[in-house]
Amino acid sequence: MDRTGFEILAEKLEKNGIDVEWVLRELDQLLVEVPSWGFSKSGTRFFSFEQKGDARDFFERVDDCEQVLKYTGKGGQICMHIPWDQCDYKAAREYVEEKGMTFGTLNTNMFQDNDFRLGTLANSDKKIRKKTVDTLNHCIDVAHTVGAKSLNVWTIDGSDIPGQNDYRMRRKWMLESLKEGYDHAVSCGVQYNIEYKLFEPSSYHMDIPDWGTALYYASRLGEQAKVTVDLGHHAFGVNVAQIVSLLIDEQRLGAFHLNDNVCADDDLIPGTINPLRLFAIENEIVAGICEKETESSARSVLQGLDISFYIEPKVEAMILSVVNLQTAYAKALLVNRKKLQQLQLDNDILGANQCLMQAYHTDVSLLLEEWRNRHGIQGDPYTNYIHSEYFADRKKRG
Ligand code: AOS
Ligand code: ZN
Ligand code: ZN
Ligand code: ZN
Repeated sequence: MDRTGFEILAEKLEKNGIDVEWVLRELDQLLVEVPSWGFSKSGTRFFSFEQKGDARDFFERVDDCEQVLKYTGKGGQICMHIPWDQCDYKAAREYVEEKGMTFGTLNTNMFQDNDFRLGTLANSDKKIRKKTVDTLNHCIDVAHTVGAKSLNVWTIDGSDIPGQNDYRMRRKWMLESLKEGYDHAVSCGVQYNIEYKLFEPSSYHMDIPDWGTALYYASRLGEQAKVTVDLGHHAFGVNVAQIVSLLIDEQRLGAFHLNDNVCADDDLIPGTINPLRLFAIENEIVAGICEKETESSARSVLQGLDISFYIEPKVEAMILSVVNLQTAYAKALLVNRKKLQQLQLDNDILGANQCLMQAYHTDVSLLLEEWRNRHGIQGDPYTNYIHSEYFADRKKRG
């Protein structure tokens, strides 16, 4: 009998010391967090273009997310954004559970209010700090109601001009406010992930601009506080994989916000501009999984997407985002770690690079196809979706 493409690939991989069944099992563990805000009307600060079928409420976003999961494979959950997803939360939970889905990280929105002109958690006005702490606590309660196990805290806080603020005072206020939210989160069993961002909306200084500052706050708060790494929130050229490896070692990497940045935020399908960077990052997760001391830390990282599509069709773009993540992850699983380590110890610079790149250059589409087949999904996710009834019907929404 003729061997299938997958069988030929599997044989080649086994020859290179890769346990293919292990790879397929590990792919089951990849739980993608799909952002509700990726299915609705969105844009840049210049304009939001309307697209036919844009989801108008949380329930329609769940329907869209269900499609993404249906075609891309096992695992995956939906992330809410409060207040964009404000609704009857008990009904939301039922709706999601009826579809066999679960809730991923809940994201806060503390940036659409006149009161937040000069910041939120680190605002010099005590009343506004209190208001934002109340918002945090409300989000934690919602997370509790819907069964989301983690909260993502991102703040707009910062300043625009030298002398505007006292860094020390703001650090004190930020820590106090974060602590109030943290204590509530801990009492509700909700993990607390702190997201940093280099700039925007503030341009001169951000109160939490980088991983070091996020880690500083997380360490001050306690064990349930972790860091969220959004790929778009760094200066160009920053080696995010290195940051990831350190945070895993410190048991502090809570979540990713995956995207591919050209203008600092939420803008592109992960892996469209720099697939090697995405691979290098996922490679650090897999490296962490393969070591006893870091295994649980690396396994607990939430693989969230943080994207909203400006011009691309939404469900399709989200499907490709998940596929790109699965592709990068599958490739990272193909690295022969023993061999790589030996080459590194031998200071064989190019040999080590070749070893890593061999995994990167492997075409994993047949591997992912086999993995999907084993979960009852035939064919290519994107093609399947655009030929589905849902695809045609979605345009008639509204
Ligand atoms: C903003 O830059 C952050 O990435 C946040 O994670 C934000 O809440 C999310 O992008 C939704 O707007
Ligand atoms: Zn301009
Ligand atoms: Zn983000
Ligand atoms: Zn962002």
